[in-house]
Amino acid sequence: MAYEHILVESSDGIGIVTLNRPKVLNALNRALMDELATALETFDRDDRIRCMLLTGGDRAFAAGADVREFADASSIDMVRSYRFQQWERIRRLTKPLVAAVSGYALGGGCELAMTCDIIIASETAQFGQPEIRLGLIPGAGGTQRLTRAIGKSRAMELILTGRTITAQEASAFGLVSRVVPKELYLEEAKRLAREIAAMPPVAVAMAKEAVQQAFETTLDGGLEFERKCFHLLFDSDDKREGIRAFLEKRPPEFRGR
Ligand code: CO8
Repeated sequence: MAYEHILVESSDGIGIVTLNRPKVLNALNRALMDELATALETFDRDDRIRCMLLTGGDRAFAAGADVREFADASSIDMVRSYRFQQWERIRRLTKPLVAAVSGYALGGGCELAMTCDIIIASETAQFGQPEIRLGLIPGAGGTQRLTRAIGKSRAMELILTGRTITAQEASAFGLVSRVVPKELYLEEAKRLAREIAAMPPVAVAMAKEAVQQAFETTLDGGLEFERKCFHLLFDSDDKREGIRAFLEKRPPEFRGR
């Protein structure tokens, strides 16, 4: 499928999407978000793809929603545009999605990175929710995901002032899992995606779902969910192969069954 605002490629079991509106720092307009959701869903359904990677450019992962689309929009226009359906589609993906972030990840860009499962940051990355300076607030999960990721006091400070944080701060706050030199961030994210892609796919999907439950439910409910997934995996070929290969001291061959 031909896309206008993103680049799509795949190799070694990884599906890679690159946001590609460099002139506007990858501002997330509706058309881009629609293409992004479609491309990721296509990878999600493709048995050859076992992990996905989302990146932008060196200067910007994404500088936020495209504010030009907001300039004259009314509340009703926004409700009628159903733009959050695209974000829901990304949230519902079953395969892991790694974000490789360099430069600006602001507003919707920060929210998009947080919608991914793991964030690898270049040392040049900057994260923030500057919507308050536009008379808005985060709209694609920033008040919820940032608060869960870095805690109430820090999230309040960032969301109420619009202050941007460096990759190092984001790492110290627990927002990103790793900060990497700028020449290496994409390679490191690909290495991680390949490592995940080599794991048994059914267990990977269940592990992702179970970790997500930690943000959705009580400890009791989450433990119950984890246990059900754990029990279910005992009927997978990959579990049989994984344990047999371990005992036979050979590398496993996972088939996703
Ligand atoms: N939307 C549209 N265009 C943008 C955006 C944006 N968010 N960010 C940058 N651009 C454009 C600029 O207008 C400029 O275009 P042009 O060359 O035609 O004037 C070009 O990108 C380069 O930008 P700058 O010249 O400003 O570059 P600087 O290096 O001077 O500054 C900054 C970089 C600091 C990133 C600056 O561009 C900036 O502050 N951008 C806006 C950041 C922002 O406020 N983001 C939040 C937007 S609101 C939001 O994300 C709400 C999310 C809600 C959920 C999503 C619902 C769909």
